[in-house]
Amino acid sequence: MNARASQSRHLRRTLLVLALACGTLAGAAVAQDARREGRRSRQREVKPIELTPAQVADLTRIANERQLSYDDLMAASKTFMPSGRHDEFVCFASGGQSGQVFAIGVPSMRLLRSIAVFTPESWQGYGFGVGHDVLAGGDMPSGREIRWGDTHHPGLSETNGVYDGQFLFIGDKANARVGVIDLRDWETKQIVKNPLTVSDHGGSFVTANTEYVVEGGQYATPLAFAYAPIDDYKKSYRGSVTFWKFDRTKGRIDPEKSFALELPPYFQDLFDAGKGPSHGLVFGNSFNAEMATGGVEGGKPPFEAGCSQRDTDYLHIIDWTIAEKLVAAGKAEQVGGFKVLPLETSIKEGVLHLAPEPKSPHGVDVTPNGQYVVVAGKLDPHVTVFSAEKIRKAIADRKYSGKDDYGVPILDFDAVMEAQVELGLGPLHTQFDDKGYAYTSLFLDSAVARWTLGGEYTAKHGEQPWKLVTKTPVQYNIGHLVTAEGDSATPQGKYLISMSKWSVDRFLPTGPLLPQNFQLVDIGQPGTTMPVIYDMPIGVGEPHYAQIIKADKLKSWLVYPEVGWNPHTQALDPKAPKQGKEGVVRDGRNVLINMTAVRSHFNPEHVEINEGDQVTWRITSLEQTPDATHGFTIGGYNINVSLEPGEFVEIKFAADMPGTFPFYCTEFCSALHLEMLGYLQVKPTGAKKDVIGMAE
Ligand code: K7E
Ligand code: CUA
Repeated sequence: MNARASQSRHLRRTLLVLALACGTLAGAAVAQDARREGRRSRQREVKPIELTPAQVADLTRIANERQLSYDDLMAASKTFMPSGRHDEFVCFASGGQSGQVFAIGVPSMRLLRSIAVFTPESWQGYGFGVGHDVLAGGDMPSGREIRWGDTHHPGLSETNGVYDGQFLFIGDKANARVGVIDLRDWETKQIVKNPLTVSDHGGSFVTANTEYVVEGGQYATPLAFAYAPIDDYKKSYRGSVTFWKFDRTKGRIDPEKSFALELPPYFQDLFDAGKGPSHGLVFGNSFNAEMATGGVEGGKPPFEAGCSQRDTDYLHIIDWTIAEKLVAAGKAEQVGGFKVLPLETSIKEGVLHLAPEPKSPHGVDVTPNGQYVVVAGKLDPHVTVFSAEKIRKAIADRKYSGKDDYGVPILDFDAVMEAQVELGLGPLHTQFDDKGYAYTSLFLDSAVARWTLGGEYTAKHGEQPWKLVTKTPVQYNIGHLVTAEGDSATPQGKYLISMSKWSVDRFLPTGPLLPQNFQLVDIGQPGTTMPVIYDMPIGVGEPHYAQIIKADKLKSWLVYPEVGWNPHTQALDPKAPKQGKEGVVRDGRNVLINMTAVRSHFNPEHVEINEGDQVTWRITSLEQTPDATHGFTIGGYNINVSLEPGEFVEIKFAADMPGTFPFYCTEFCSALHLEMLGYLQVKPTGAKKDVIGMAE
């Protein structure tokens, strides 16, 4: 550092300390200071390069020292992101059993942040002072708390089948819940608990205009958590699919306007909503058409065998536009306090049709143009492609091959099937690109298959339709895959992430619990070139599905719009403490603390209350500088919140522990961050006025 820079830095620090000492304008001064800092980090300009022979020699030497191939160098240059440069895409990935969502930059594969959804998370303060109401929305109707989630399927909000960047939904398979995240501030605003089913699988998939967030069931049970012996399976157990009505203006699911369909007790699995010509339909795959009930301990075939006896299961085709009208006309029944359309009604009114689908299927994916539905059978080397047009025609012509045990019409397979494409072993999920290709994960082959779509896509790729093009091995055991906007009406191509379940030998060993492996695949070139260019270990949970959105569609706030903003209402909160009005207000046993936070102090710093008081602690962050986040913790009281610039939080607790509790800022916000503290003193019942914390 040169002398001048060091001097000016010293001067600034002195001014800062002076300002703090005076206690005047400290916030404003520091904020200005930080803005100046921010301005200095402008991105450097980069001119086109031409490597000199000496530079080529340098690169070659390093490559050889590090034992890198030419392909490795290419992969590095495709993914490396210089400091300060931003990724083109953001991948929102399920956080698996962490109960959270991960946001990952693509192509750099850098973890940008996690978003707490179903599991309390201390950095975001979620469940440690704030967020309790949101979390409680996901509790069982009995009141039992659920504080984790097995997140599977994130779903970005859509307009006309295109991601609009406004909201993100995420399903919890273990407890059948859906979380709603507002992508302005990347915070979870709502969790809804499914009132019919304990666990689900097909959540959350949105209809083309986010009219509904679709949550399919999975393991059939008596609806609404009732008990019935398993011998009564066919009679008493049911599947379901729930249509959560989304209110975009409120940014919330409206349970009052939501409804579900009673379904036969097949294990409904994944769902995808139609768009374009298939808008109005949702498609769900299922397994266990056998209605096997397991019981290996009693000498019966285990579920895995019982569920796989038949060659076909049932694709569920549901017309939600009819269902919606029936519900509006009062045709739904109340089950568990929720509107449920009885199976009988769905059959009679043409809401539900089935179609045979081979074999033990997993994954149902609608092509970008909405014309085809791709189903992969785990135990069939093919994917089966259904035509939306043919489905509509078969429904109109009542082209049935029979009915199931419950009387649901089964559409004739040949009448609705468009193509079957042989890909390899264990096909699961399918995504799409901008060139007319589809990509299917092959779990058993440990590979990504690229294949050609037919119909209007044939002109795009100019190859034979409905044919395997190439397979890229991945490491190992791929579950879902995701391409850039690859399940929307406007896929972007370029990148695919293989969400590989096992990593085995890809990373340094981390004990017997190994990370899952997100592998970036370059799908930018047509034909058979499709290399893996990056491995990213996911060291938390087991993510399932993800979606990738163009980063410039996200209109994230850098600071809250106004000082005193309530993230829950997304509005300025009149309750937010104002600068100059800080203090402690007592009303009997109720104590209200009005606090502000700004670098580098809380006001007030002394809070004296009595044991047994009911405390409402409100804090406004006066900051307006990007990234000037404070934390606030009261040690021993299990409280920690994050105070983002402009944010207002309200914490409630009972002062049931007497003593002296330092509170402090948990974010290293400034040079005097350690000094950002205060004391909460809880006077024990019966203590003399001036003696606190001293035993006699
Ligand atoms: Cu295949 Cu839950 Cu979508 Cu996992 S699911 S892989
Ligand atoms: Cu505020 Cu550290």
